[in-house]
Amino acid sequence: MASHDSRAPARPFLSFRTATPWRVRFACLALLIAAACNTTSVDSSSTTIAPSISKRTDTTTDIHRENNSLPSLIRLQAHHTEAGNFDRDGQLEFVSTVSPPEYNRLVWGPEQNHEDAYAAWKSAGWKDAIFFTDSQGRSLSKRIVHSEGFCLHASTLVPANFNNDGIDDVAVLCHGFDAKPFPGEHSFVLLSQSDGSFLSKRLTSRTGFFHGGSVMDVNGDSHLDILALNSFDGSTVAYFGDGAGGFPKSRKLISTGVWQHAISSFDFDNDGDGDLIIGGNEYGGGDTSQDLPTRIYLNNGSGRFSKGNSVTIPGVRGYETVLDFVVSGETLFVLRTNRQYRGGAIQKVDMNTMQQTGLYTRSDAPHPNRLRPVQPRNGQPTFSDLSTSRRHFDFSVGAKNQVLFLN
Ligand SMILES: [Ca+2]
Ligand SMILES: [Ca+2]
Ligand SMILES: [Ca+2]
Ligand SMILES: [Ca+2]
Repeated sequence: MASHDSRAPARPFLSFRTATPWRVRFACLALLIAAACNTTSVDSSSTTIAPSISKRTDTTTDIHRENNSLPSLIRLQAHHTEAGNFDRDGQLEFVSTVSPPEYNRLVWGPEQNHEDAYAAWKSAGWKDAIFFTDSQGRSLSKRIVHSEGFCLHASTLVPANFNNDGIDDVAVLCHGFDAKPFPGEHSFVLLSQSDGSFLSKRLTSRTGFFHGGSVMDVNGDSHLDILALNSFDGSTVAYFGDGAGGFPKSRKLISTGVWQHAISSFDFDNDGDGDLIIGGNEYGGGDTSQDLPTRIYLNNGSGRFSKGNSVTIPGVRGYETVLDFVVSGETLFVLRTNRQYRGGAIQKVDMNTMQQTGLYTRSDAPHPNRLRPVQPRNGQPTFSDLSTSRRHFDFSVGAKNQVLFLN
């Protein structure tokens, strides 16, 4: 299983403090065929003690994370799936969320009825189901204790170890009921417990339309913090971790516009601290007067971010909706779709100049939700959506740094 390490030179698009060497790590996942999964509710108390998993060190990004490798790439029939170490076996597992079928049917199905759906949500209290899957796609029995409830319609899952027990926890950003009247929802964190179960704790003090999320150490206290992008008001709030799974304090980092919904963190200017990249509907959603380019907001070294200290990513006509970001070497790839969420594009941006150096479009294929680094193909960095039905934008980075679609 190959892993790629590289040292990058200081990037010239910004003059900053002395550049800190950094290492890019490609997470390696595995290739499997679709695996149906069941929600699990049985306690797994038979956890065996295995060699401890090394503590993650790349605390400034959710674009690249240091993961153990899997034998093959898994595909799951779930809208949201992420990989992490959710026990002590030294291997990666998967966590997924799915919304209730009745909710999906009434909000998006051919017989959709948003008024009925909203009434049913209020009376039935629909919540997403959470399930864990092993590296082979087999359902894992993990008890999940909902001491403070859970959300409907999670939008982003970010695995990371918040309580420093060697086991990944999961930040779950939720936007809630996704039709009028858009009531909003709380976001949650699933915390690993000593008995192998996960405890669901409410992260947010107020509901919001939390569409995007990321994890990094914003305030430099070595504890991971959760970033939540609230599309209601366009604010990104940092919830500061205490290292024990608590998030007692929060601070708004920046407001970037109500039609922004995708956020990731990465050290784009190579100065040792995490920066933000935030995008969404660049055309301003329904408001054509809005100018909402995708931007990188650079950390000023003290966890402060501003538009005045940002770099704009070039827009792409016809593909103005930004979905996700991945990095390979010195290249930032921006995943896009059109205004109706049909078809897609992968935009290649040189991180030394922040100029577009390539654009690859497919108007005929369903867009993926997220791309993740997976096991390299022919030694080439490879990215994939983990869901069963959204593989058409899986790609490898060719020898000449070009995008090679796999499907
Ligand atoms: Ca594991
Ligand atoms: Ca943990
Ligand atoms: Ca922190
Ligand atoms: Ca930085």
